Amino acid sequence: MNALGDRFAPEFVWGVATSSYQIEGATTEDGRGPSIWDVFAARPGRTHRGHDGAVAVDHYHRWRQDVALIDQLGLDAYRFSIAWPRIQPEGAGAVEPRGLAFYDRLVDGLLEVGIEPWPTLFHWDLPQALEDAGGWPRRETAERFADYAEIVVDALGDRVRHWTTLNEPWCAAFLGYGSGVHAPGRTEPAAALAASHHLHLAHGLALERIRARRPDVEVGVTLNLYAVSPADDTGRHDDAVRRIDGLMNRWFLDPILLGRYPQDVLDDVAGVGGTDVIGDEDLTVIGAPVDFLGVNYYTRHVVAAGPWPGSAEVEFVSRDWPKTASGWDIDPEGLGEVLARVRRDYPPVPIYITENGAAFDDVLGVDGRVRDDDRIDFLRRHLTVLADAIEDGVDVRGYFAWSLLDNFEWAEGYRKRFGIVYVDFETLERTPKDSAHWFGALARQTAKERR
Ligand code: IFM
Repeated sequence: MNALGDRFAPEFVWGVATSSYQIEGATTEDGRGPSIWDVFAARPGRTHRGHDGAVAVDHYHRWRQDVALIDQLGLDAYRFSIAWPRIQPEGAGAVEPRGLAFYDRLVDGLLEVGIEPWPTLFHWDLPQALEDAGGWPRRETAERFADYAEIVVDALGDRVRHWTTLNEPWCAAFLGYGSGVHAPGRTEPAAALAASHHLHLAHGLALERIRARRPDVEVGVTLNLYAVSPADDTGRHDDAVRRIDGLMNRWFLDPILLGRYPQDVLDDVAGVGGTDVIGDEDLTVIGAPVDFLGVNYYTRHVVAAGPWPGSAEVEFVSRDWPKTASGWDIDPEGLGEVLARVRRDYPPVPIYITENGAAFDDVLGVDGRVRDDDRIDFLRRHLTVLADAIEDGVDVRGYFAWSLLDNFEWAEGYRKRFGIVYVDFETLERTPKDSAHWFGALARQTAKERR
């Protein structure tokens, strides 16, 4: 392990990540309004066994304990998200001071022990009032997001140096409005495309407003990027790779880093509708340079052309590879490929790995230990690939493990444990897993000059 730690510079940022709806609970406290996830989870059959975030892991009340855990691990930074419905219960207009006060305390609590706060402004918990008015497929939602961003940055921007506008807009748009497996559960392909554009616009408008209010802070956006490869090397599946890479990666990277949508994807989706909401001037806003790109990496997609030659159908191929408890292939090399392509195809941009991690079927032993060697192996292998990428010249400045705590894994409810800290969902007691001790030791070794 020492050798791995030595491969990262002393200023490399080591952190853990969470998100508001997945951990906070207290969904009706202190004036918080309903979010699309409260409403979605209450609908029959939408989440595993009807699980929801009403209590989650009670971080809203136990945040001091959670900050102490991060501190004990010796980490540098904590990436969390701010619940828009706590700040503006109706998604617009009136501000709820008790909501702002919660994050104000959290930021101060982190800074008191030398942990840098890395808030994300949107990690999927859209105020339900905005969904009732049309949601992300509607342009006004992007404008409301910029107002909200300004409110939060005015309140916390004197202490927070790194701001992330959005987490994984692909999921919010395509799982929320396309496949419908995430809130708000709509299955309207044109709306999904319109939503993706308005999420991009929301990012761009917020970036503009944050810069105007606080030119001294750094602003970025987090994308979930995938390695994509063909089922075999006959060339028959290359177009399937192009399509999936186009929709999952380039549809998001290109507007943000190049200021344009990929023409081949625009052609692919021409018959779907939804892209008529894209205005030329929008792309100038969306493509304004970011201070950093957040990359979330979990797995690779292997794809094949459908059975009908010339059709747009694509099949996702399951390989006989070791998998996480989510059924995702464990493919650390894919992280290297993703980073190499960002460097090859886009203008230089500092990168932070804002999420990487895995669900495994962890067991709390009678001796109080969680022996999650599988997770340690996962982290070690991904960090080894990351160190290689940095040595090859990719500008990666930090790594946030997903997640600090076992939590509400969206439609999967509480049955997928991603934490490096185990949570007993009955008692809400926290127990650092072996992986937490391993990760903390690695971070402390690298960062020994600072903490
Ligand atoms: O839990 C999620 C997180 O909210 C966004 N990125 C992927 C994680 C694991 O599925």
